[in-house]
Amino acid sequence: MTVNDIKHEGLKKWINDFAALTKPDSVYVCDGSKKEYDSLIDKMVSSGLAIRLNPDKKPGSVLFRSDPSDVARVEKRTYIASEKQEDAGPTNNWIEPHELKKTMTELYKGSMKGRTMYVIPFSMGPVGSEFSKIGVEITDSEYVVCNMIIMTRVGKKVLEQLGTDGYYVPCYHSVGKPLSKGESDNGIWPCADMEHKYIAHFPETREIWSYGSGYGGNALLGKKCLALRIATVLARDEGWLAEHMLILKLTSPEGKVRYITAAFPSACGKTNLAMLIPTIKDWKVETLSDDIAWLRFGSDGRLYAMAVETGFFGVAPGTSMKSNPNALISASKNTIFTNVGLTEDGDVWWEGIGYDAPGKLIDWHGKEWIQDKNNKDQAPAAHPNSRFTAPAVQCPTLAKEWDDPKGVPVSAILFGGRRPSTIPLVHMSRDWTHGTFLGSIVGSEVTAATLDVASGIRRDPMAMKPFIGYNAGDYFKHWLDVGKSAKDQSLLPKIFYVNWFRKTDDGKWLWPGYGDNSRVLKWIFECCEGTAKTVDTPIGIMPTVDAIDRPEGVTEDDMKALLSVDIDGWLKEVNDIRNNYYPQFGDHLPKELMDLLNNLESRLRAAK
Ligand code: GTP
Ligand code: SPV
Ligand code: MN
Repeated sequence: MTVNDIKHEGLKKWINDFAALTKPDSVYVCDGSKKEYDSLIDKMVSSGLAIRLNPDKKPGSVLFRSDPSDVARVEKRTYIASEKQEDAGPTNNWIEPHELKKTMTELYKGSMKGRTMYVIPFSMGPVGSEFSKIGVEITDSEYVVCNMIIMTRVGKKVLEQLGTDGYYVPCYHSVGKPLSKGESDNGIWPCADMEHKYIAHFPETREIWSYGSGYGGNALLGKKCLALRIATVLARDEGWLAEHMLILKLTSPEGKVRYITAAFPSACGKTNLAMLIPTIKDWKVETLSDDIAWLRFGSDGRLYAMAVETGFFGVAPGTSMKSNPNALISASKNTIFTNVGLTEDGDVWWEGIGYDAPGKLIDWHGKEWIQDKNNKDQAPAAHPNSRFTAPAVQCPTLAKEWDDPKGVPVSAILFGGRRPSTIPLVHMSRDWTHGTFLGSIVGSEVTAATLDVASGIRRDPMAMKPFIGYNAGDYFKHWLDVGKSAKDQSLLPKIFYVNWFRKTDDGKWLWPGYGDNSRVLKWIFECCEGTAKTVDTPIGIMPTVDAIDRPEGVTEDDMKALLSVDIDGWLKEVNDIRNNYYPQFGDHLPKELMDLLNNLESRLRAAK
């Protein structure tokens, strides 16, 4: 389609103005069709940007390699440019919006020369649902268009929904133009250069401007930029929640259904939990979303979660037929692989795929790579944050209600992260306010999903630290307000804190995780039914040691370690929260959370 096919004058002008600035060779409006997707893939294969995989092994699939420095989100170059810095809060980078727009406008000038400008009308959530949000992304990257077609609803139906004057979130994206770097004649591409990337959000005007990265959350602007950072601002103003959460459907052997959402930081197990195959008999897990959920109250007073994406942008390494067969099957065809290894017969390979590399590979740098199992320090063939982009409809466990525009009523919300010690396998909050407190203090070991954050444990409240589009203290208050606004407190989901990542002193996993996490889901289900075996502790409500069926290889002592309260460890935790974490929020920290911290400390001291 061309710009002239668009009936929305405001949108047309917005596109034409940006084309005048960025000077592309041509402008193309995406219709979201299979034909369009195939022709863009063909274009990238011919230009050498993509490699077609063996159609017998991975039909309809391609491999991409990004610039070696452009392999994950870059939090240091991600900005919440609100008018006042205080409104961005202590967890976000901030630049005054007019200044940032001036800088970025200079960068966008002529940045699409020699390339096509694509216009992607997309909907987060089913087209036409009163809860969905429409965005229009302009990009000069075919990779972005193809990924957006898998991950969101793109094209004609979205334009029809917009009509002649409908509202959309405007999103600019350009991989950029080469920068003159003094001694460098040819210049350096911004994708290969940290200093000239900007992932910018303007919360007051609800705009997204991205420049200089072609990767995932930096470039597929429907995902983290719109569905989380801008959506958190909309959600605050409209009384709902936009969260970094999977949504799953749990069915008991008796056929009773409970919907559960879970927020874990990037690369901490959402895709795996959403697609889990239970190791306990006759329990069933089905998938609705593996990354993002929008939650709001239904007219019956229950909190409903809606899946907003149509695909999975999943972590490849560690995904095997043993750990997550449903993810592998989802990505067995019509999939875009990014930064994984390539086998001689045109298939993909990554660390933890479940079998040795079949001969010589080409690694994610495009270099020959031969597996050396004696060398523990061998650089991996696949980047640790390499990914597959797969259509949700290919997931064998996709729940039939995954695209229900009303969403599904939530019984339990889980928070969690990677914590080798202190945090038990599972505990339940006493109520919504206490659950908000638990969400606010979640910490996790840093993973490869972000490029520029020092390793170690960092607080990642509600798994949203990099994704809250305003002051995080106000976001905590919004969580508390959502709880208070419930028509009936007894209908609110129960909130849990889980940790699949406890380690033994010699660095082994104490809990086998993956399918065995179903044992924890069963206890959570029983808590919702009021039939669980529980014990009240200083940190919250926990399972008795015999309440959770033990997986093979887990001893009773292991179970005690997983389910006891480490008083000294928690006192250290309290100390860190009080002295290093909560103070940054200043007056924005809700008093209820400080009261709960004080209460936790006195209960821990009393139990010592
Ligand atoms: P994003 O897409 O970045 O938001 O990540 P995610 O939260 O969906 O994480 P994902 O499920 O892709 O898991 C990331 C890594 O954690 C993979 O290497 C998994 O193998 C590993 N992992 C997931 N679940 C478990 C578990 O229960 N135990 C252990 N030990 N590892 C797990
Ligand atoms: C994450 O980092 O949480 C992801 C991948 O899901 S990205 O799309 O890059 O944000
Ligand atoms: Mn994520």
